[in-house]
Amino acid sequence: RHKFWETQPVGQFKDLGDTTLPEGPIEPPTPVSEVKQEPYNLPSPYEWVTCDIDSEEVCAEVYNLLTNNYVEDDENMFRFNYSKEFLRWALRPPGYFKSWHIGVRVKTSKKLVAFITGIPAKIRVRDDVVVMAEVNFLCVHKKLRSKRLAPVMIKEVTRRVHLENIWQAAYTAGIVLPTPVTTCQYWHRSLNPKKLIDVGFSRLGARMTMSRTIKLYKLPDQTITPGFRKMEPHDVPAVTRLLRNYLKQFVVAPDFDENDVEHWLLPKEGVVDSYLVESPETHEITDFCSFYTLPSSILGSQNHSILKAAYSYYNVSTKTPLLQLMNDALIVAKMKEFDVFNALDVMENENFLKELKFGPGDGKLHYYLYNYRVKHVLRASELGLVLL
Ligand code: MYA
Ligand code: JJ1
Repeated sequence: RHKFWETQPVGQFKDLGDTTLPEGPIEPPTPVSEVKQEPYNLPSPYEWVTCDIDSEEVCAEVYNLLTNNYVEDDENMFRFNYSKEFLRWALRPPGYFKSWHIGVRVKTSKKLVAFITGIPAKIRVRDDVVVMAEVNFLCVHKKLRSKRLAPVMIKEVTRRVHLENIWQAAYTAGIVLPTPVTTCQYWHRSLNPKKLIDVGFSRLGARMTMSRTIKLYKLPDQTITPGFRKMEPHDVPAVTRLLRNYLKQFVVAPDFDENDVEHWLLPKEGVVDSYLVESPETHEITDFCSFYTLPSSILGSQNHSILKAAYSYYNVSTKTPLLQLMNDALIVAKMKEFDVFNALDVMENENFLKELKFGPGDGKLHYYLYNYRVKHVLRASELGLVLL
């Protein structure tokens, strides 16, 4: 069934119930000197390139490849439209390797036709912090699909990760592969219901009119929590402490230090938004919420070409009730003219999704680990990791 994945060190379907298999690495590391020195062979019209995402020209080529060929929903109505600024942010975290930003070009024309990336990350699984690669942005041009290019790209990124003496990876996909650590459900909170209905993202509910629907999703025009404000650079140490302490409770979660928090959570215009609650009395940082900006192209609409979506990222509530904190996140997202606020049912999100009028989407997201077995499939609420 999975001619490629059956050959890889990942949990296999046949082993799913087997509790005798130990948790941890599936195969041991080898000396880096024994890692294959040459790139894998591509079909002869194509060549490997390392993409310099700092270059405006290369970044635009990657952006165009993804804008035209990356992930779509099951009915091909929407396609992710990661911005160039977002791609630069996603691909250059602390300690990133340029060699993990891998392109495939047509030798003759130099056209970029495929892409895959890794970035380094420390991820904790139960009590063990493991240095991993997070693999993302796997994309093969629509005209080159089903030619088994993806397995070659995955093997090549694996080789380049091994060359840095890293032996595990984390990744997500909308499809089922051998075998998910957990499966998450997407939820959607309408902010601009008229547009969402116009473009076919959502439908008018039974016994609902447009004006009742608009009223249902109405939000205050200012946040409610006293001391709620945008995160600033001087907040990095306090937010790191708050987040590290919070993420302890999950089975799988990133192990963020201050440099990671500075990179991943300091607000970046049009890319990532972070807010916190500073106690008006003690000036303590007690709560935190964040979301990233990932628009989608609308593939078939006369009236609109872009759906502006915010995706829930990391949220921590210790004093402000999570419901109130996330309601304030919805209010700021509405003020910033997002059309929809999306969230997965990870961490404690189940505790606010229904009450804040999120509805389940038609998409699922499966989380995977490469060369690391977890003994039981996790509940989404045991996962403390959000990938972009
Ligand atoms: S998930 C987002 C993936 N991208 C898209 O969905 C964009 C639109 N689609 C495409 O561009 C193509 O359809 C892709 C496949 C490129 C996805 N993850 O070349 P093929 C397996 C893993 O003939 P194509 C993301 O970016 C498939 O099961 N494997 O197929 C995370 C089959 O193998 P098997 C996938 O459709 C990526 C084989 O590929 C995926 O032309 C994490 C078919 O190859 C997928 N999303 O191209 C990658 N889709 O026969 C793994 C298909 O066995 C990283 N396949 O079933 C692993 C860790 C590596 C580092 C390890 C370090 C230690
Ligand atoms: O966005 C998604 N679905 C939307 C649009 C569906 C359009 C028809 N297929 C959806 N809308 C309903 C919203 C409604 C609002 C009011 C309340 C009730 C709900 O369900 C889905 C997620 O649900 N997105 C996708 O399918 C995109 C791909 C998801 C897999 C991503 C894999 C990424 C891998 C990256 O590493």
